Amino acid sequence: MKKFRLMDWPTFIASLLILLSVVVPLIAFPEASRNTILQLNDWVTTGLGAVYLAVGLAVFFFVLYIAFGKYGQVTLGKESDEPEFGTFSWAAMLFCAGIGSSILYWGVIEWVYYYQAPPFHLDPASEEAINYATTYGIFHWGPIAWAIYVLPALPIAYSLYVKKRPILKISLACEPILGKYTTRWPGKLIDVLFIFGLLGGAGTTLGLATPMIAAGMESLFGIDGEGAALRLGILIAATVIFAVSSYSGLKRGIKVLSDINLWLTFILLGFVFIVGPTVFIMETTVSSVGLMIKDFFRMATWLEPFGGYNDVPETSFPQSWTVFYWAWWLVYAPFVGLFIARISKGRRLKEVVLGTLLYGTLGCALFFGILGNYGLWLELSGTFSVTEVLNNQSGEAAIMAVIGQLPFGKLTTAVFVLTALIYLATTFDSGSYILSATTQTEVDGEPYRWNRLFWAFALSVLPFSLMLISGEDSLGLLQTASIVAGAPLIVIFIMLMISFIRTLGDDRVKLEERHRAHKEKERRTLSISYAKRDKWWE
Ligand code: NM2
Repeated sequence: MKKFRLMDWPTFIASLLILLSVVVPLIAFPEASRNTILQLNDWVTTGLGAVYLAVGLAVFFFVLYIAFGKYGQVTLGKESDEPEFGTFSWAAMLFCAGIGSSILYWGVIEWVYYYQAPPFHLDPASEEAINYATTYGIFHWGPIAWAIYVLPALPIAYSLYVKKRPILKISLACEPILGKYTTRWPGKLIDVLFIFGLLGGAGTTLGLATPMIAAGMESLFGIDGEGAALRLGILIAATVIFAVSSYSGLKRGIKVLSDINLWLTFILLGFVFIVGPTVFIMETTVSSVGLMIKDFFRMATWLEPFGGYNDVPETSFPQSWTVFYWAWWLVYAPFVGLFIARISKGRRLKEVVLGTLLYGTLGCALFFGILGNYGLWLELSGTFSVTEVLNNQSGEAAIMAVIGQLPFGKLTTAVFVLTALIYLATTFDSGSYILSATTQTEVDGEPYRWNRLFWAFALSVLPFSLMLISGEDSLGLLQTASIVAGAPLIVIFIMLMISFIRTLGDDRVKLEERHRAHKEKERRTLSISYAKRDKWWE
């Protein structure tokens, strides 16, 4: 059968079985599953918290070493290649590849959680607590997070443009360690764990975004936002938007959707910045960036080890937030890495690393600075109590309440909801592409359509079942999806770092030779043009 020839059945079936083994108990035994999931969350974040934070920092230092060390000047392609995309579109594409609907969610209300339950045992709502409330969001979406994103991009891009070997699977990037086992079970295990990770990470994303969109529909049309039917409808609508746009012959439909989204997002941010408390937003954002730089390592390593001893309170702040975030970025990273690699032809390793860290962090800081600080201002100025809505209703209700406070509330809510829905569609698009490519031995142009559609639907299964059982602890349940799925990724990341250094080490002589030859050629061209100029002068 032509449609199945290139399938990698062991990887496909193992991934499917893992998904079913998580989802079936969730639906069959909701109460018991909920307790098990929350225990698992506690177990992983407490047991592996230190490992997660240490690996986050290690990755950060590793990519800086790549940028500033002897390999920083290595060009992804021939030495004479120019970057394929201009810096602005490269930065925009990079940002869109890694960021989805969740930034709309957390950008608006992350501060509320930190304001009420602050880090470092500060007093809730105190000046220090407010300072950190606006800073921690930027930190959790900042340089370490983007370092986690850029790491897998490096070996993938290197293999693609220097070694001329296309990579669509993360196991192939570990080849220097795995050797002949790359295509055998250890390699397949890595791919299955990657799929498991992405399903978990997307579970968190879709599980947060769907109720948010439902809450938006509630405030727009008055329908019940808590109902399961509406939520299922939203997940299906996003899948259908993706499916129609990518199969209808509408050329590059999804590309058009992401462009529309980029503009909608710009308009939204610009609008809030102008009609909102502009000076407050600017001052708070600048102060937060400063505080993040000052306390960078404190935040990157704080694990509250003395909580519970000598009357020190135990807040579990780092476990619930920093560890969760690193896990969530980790599970998305190999997949985003493939996209970053694709757009980085002709760039030097140093440019890819520093560009990702800088533009990624700046982009996220813009969302947190504008949307979050607008909400904070509503709270502090007594215009509207966001904390009350969060405490008495839900996160998504608080988001919609903040957006509803803006001028033209209904229209702004509609734009916000539409943007989130398109983000969901693009998550389905890119997620299903990578999942289907990973479950094939080879990709002939595009992964099989049926395989892609299958994964597009599979992506909704976990968030939907989590939403069905969620109650009071819904955030904890959704966070667990990324936290548990992220644990194996820690090992894969360590393998990626070792593999990449090995590859560069093996190629070092060749790379140096290539660089020397290029410089020599450049020098010669230059001296010819000098000679020409001198002749003309005479
Ligand atoms: N990250 C950036 O949900 C999304 O928007 C996709 C989430 C990992 C927190 C990425």
